[in-house]
Amino acid sequence: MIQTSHIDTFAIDHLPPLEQQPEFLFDLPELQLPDYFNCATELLDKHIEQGNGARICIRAAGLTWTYSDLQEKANKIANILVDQLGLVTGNRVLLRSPNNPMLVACWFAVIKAGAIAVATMPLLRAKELQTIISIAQISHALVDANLADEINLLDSQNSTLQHILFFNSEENNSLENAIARASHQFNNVATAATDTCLLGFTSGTTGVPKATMHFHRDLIAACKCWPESVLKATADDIFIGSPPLAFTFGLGGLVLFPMSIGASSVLLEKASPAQLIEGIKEYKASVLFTAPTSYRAIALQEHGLKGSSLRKCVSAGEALPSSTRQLWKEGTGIELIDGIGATEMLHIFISHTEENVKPGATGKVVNGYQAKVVDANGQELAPETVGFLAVKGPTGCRYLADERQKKYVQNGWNITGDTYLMDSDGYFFYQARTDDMIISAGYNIAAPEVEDALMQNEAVAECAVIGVANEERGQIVKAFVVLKPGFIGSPELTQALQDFVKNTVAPYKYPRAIEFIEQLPRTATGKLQRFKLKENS
Ligand code: 3UK
Repeated sequence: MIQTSHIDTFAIDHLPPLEQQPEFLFDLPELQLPDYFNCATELLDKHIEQGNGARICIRAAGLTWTYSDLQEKANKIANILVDQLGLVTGNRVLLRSPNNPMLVACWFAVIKAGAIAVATMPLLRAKELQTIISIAQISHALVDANLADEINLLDSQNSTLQHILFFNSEENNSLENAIARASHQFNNVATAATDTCLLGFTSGTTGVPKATMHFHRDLIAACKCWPESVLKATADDIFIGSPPLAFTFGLGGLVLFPMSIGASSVLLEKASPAQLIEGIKEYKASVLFTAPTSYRAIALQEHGLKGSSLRKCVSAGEALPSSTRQLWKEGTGIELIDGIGATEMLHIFISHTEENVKPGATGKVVNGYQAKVVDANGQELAPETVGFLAVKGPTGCRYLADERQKKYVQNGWNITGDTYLMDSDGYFFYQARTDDMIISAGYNIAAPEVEDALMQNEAVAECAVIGVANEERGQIVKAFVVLKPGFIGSPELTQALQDFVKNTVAPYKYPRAIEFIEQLPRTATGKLQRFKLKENS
């Protein structure tokens, strides 16, 4: 029996019952991990012990931190949390900041101290923060002073949140001030591999958010699977990207994966397509993590990145349209690595490699994971049949005290909520979110397929397709189209786009309704909010 290090047993007490948890796979030799370790030791302190403390770890506007610099900061903050703010192992600590070095130092401080990091999206409002604080019973918060407003609106009377420290601030009571007086020595808590160290809130577009629980073991396992078998970055790579560290896509791509191999990471507080281009050039970044829309927007800007420092580009979060893959390749010469991941699974479990690309597919199952397409009863379907995606591996879904666990995990498999098809070569083809399948006059139509067809038209910058209720057909396909500069919406253009789709995919899939709009609604993680379009249709 492994003994927990947690004095505060909140996480253990709220794990889903064993019979509702997925099956976990640890067959790979690299997944033979010890029973006790702290993932901060593996990701950070190990490099200093191995004599690499002087190597660069983080770059940001006007600042460069080596691995030793980060360790020193993280140790000091860990001492402050424990000695001055009474933190005990297992407590939950809210982290609220744009992507910057102090956020990473705070994150490591929490992990080193054996507590549980709960990073939040910078755009969240007080009401949403309150929900997270109450679901996770948060006791401490470390907050970038530039994002203080919404924190100051919280009702402190009826809250578990007792201690708030602000950083990136020159106030007397700031974290920086405490850092100036704190010891740089800290012994990482000897946590159990199965102690929770991270709560990842799902970027779910509707309903009460769900907290996914991840162990020290999960973070290291994620570093051993997709990064080693697919990404294959080296210690000399410079990572950059847009996803917030509160999103596990960002945490993996910008902290866990670079640091697990002693590479460095560029943190941008704001990462619009234009800012990403600038950042890539300024820091000579070589590995890029961002979402399909961002790749498309960058590729559509004239000043491409051909001949730049970039060598590997990772797309996730949404389906990658084949047209975007092609645009990116034409603009940069680089074949995108598309991978599907999920907050529940921590990171990517089906992915392309650069060498093995089938446009339109998401790729093959990642080393360490198993994947299959099943019917509504969980029965595996034959190749080339559309059904529900089911996966398992060393990471998997554990919702904190949430009934929806039974929906995501069935018979030991994680059911991601996506419909997929696997071909006879083992490539997985994304169809749609299960709720985004349009059924029109008896035909199943996957919204992303119609979007992909539309995006191949020269007039279309971006688009989104939904099903709207229709008496005669049940649903009809409706497209919302953002036009490229120089094009103007008109009945003639509508007709031309409809004809274009009919000539690109099976004609019954064409959008019977088209609406031209200025901008598509998206989440902070760059996901299209189809439900918002549905509400207004
Ligand atoms: C969709 C994709 C098609 C899919 C994530 C990489 O997106 C991440 O996590 P979320 O919890 O959403 C999960 C859902 O997003 N999706 C993600 N990637 C793809 N669909 N192709 C893709 N390449 O519906 C999935 O179920 O926000 C992605 C790493 C970590 C992550 N958390």
